[in-house]
Amino acid sequence: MTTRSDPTKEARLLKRVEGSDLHSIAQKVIAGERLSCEDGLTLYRSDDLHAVGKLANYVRERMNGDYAYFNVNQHVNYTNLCNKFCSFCSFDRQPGQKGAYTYSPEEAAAKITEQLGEPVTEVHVVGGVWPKLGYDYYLDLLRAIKAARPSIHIKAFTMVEIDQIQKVAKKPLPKVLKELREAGLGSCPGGGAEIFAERVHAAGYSQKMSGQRWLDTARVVHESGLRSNCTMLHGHMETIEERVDHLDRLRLLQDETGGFQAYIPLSFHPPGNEWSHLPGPTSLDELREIAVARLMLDNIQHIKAYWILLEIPIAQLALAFGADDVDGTVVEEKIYHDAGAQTPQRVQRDELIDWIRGAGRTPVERDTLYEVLWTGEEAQGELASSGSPA
Ligand code: V47
Repeated sequence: MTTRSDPTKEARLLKRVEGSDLHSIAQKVIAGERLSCEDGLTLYRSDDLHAVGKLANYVRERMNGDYAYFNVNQHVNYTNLCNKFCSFCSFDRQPGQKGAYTYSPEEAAAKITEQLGEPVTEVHVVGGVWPKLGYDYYLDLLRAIKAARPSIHIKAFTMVEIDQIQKVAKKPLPKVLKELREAGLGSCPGGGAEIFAERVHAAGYSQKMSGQRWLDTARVVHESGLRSNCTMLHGHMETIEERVDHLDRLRLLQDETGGFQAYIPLSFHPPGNEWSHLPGPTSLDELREIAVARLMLDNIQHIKAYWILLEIPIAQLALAFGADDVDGTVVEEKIYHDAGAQTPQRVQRDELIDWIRGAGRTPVERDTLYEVLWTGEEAQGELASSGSPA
C-alpha cells in the first residue's frame, strides 16, 4: 500500500537532517529514488541513529501505512543432524551426540495435531542438512503435515535444504519443486543466506552452498511460482561493506523475480557455537539493521522484526524503525533457544496484538502470502479481510 505524500512531514524530515550527510539520502528517499551502495554505507556509519530510523519510518509508512502484520504459526525443526558445520550454529548435532534427533513424518505430523485447537494458519519447517534423509522423506514429511491439518500453509525448506533435496532426488530442480508443491509445499523461508560475501563464507560456513548458489536457487524457486523470504545473519565478523553488498544482491534478484515477500535481519546469538567469543549485535545495531534494510530494499514489501531474536521491546521499537511485521506465535523454537535466546518459545495471538497496539501500530493478522485474515477495529474497512479466523 502507499499513502499520500505529506509536505509537512517531508519538510520536517529534511530539516531534521539539514547539514548532515543524511540530507542527500533524505532527498532521494522523499523522491522515491533508489539508494546507492555508498548511501548504504553512509546509513551504517551515521552517528544519528534516530534520523536513520526516521527516514526508514517514513518509507515504512509510505509502503505499509500504520499496519503491523503478524500470523498464527508454529515451527517444526524436523532434524538437528547436519553436515555443514557452520561456525555460528548452536543447533546442529552429529549422530550419537546428546540431543541429536530426527522426527519421522508421523512425529512431525503429531506436532501439528497437538495444535489443532489453536487457529494456526502456517507451519514453518526447517532442519539440518542430512544426506541419509532420502527424497521420499521430504515428500512424506509434507504429505503427513498436510494430512494432519489440510488447511495449513507449509512454509518449508531454506535454499540450502532445497539444494540438498535436489541432490538426493537426482532430478532437475524445477521438477523437484513441482513435486514438492504437489506434496504440500506452499512457500519457502528465508534462512541459510547468512552473509553472501565469499570471505565470510570461507571463514565460517565453507561447507554450505555459496551465496551465489543461494541466489541462483532462489531464482529458480521464484520462477517455479513459489514465493520465499530472505535474510541476512549480522553481528559477527562481517564488515558493513559486506552487509551492503548482501542487501544489494538481494534487491537485484528481487528486481528480476519479485519473489521475495519479506526480509528478516537475523541477529547473531553467540552462546553455544564456535563464534561464541564474538559479542553479537547490540539492540541499537539491531534497530539500525532494520532501518537500513527498509531504506535499501525498496522493492521488498515487508521487513520483519522477528521477536524471538530481538526480544519483545526491541521488536516493538523496530515497528518505528522500518519494520512492519513481527512474525508469529511460533510455539516451539529450537535454533535460537539452543543459542541462548531468553525469549519465550511461544506467545498467544492476543499477546501479539497487545504488543503491536502497545507500540502504537494497527495489528493485522495475515496468512503466509500476506492475505489479510483479520484487522483490529482501528483498520476496519481499510484493508480487505477474508474473515476472522479467531
Ligand atoms: O539459516 C542459525 C540463522 C536461520 C544462529 O523466513 C542464527 O519467515 C543467529 O531463517 N544466531 C534460520 N542466527 C531462521 C530463519 C527464519 C527465522 C524466522 C522467520 C523466517 C522466515 C526465517 O537462523 C539460519 C541462520 O541464518 N541462525 N544460528 C545463531 N546462533
